[in-house]
Amino acid sequence: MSNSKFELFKRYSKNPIITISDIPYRANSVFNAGATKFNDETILLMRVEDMRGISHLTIARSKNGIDNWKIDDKPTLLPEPDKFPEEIWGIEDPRITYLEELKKYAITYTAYSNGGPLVSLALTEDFEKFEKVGAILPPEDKDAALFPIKFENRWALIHRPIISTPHSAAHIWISFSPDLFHWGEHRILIRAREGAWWDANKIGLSPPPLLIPEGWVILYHGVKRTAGGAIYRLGLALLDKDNPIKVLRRSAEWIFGPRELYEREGDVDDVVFPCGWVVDGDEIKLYYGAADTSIALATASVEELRNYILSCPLAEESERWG
Ligand code: BMA
Repeated sequence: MSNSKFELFKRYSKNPIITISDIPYRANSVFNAGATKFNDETILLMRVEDMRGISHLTIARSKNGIDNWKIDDKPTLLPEPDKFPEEIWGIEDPRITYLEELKKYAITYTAYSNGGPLVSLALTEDFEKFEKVGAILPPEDKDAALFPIKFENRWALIHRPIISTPHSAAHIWISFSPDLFHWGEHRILIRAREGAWWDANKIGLSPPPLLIPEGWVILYHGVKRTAGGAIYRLGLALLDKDNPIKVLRRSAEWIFGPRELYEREGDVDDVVFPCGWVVDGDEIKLYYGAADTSIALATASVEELRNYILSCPLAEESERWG
């Protein structure tokens, strides 16, 4: 719990903005949505969990990005295990990045294979037709998003492998590719902290990186395991603009966490899980899954976010505290 007047991201007063009762067909829950502007509308690519427990993706469109959502009357992107066996247990948690060079939107999502979750990629020009590229990283790996531009002629991807040994933690990694399909130069980007920290042992990227004059803002989730279950909260980091393997700043504190009832109680309690944000002038609209049950909205000022991250400890210092 935290005092709301110090929060960078302010909750929309009519949250949650989309619940299962808005979905025009039978399903269990709607949450973790990728977001982007397309033409003059905000598009949410929402994770919908069906009554078997398997997720697919469905589009919602709105002129103001707040209300009057028009939701597809059937799933937009379904798992296709016949063509893509790694999608057998569903597709989840999409992040959308516009790749100017290709004039295409890249959607990185989690395919839930029977060997564990992995990172898959689909491309679209219009959010009507989708070209599934397939699995780009093996399991276990998730929470992936592309940068919108190349660095020294390589695409860059942030992602979160899980290394399941008793002594290792789940850190955020970065990898590079000449063609979006073959990935290498893998390295740890942001380490999970240790001990009692809010982001100890397991962290992951939330929405795609956001460019400000000083570099790339990374909003990431940290998972604290407690006797009452896990708590998903959000913190910030700043990466070098030209060389994103360099972490410049990192928030010591979390900046957003479960507080309202719709975030605290649901299919999975105490979860805020954004997969997308949309910037309009100085306003950021952050779309987040609340308790794996509904979609909520919070807004922030780019300028305030920028001032905040620039006042955060230099990355080396904050790593030393870990
Ligand atoms: C993570 C992801 C998210 C989910 C969260 C809380 O590991 O699977 O899709 O929202 O757990 O259950």
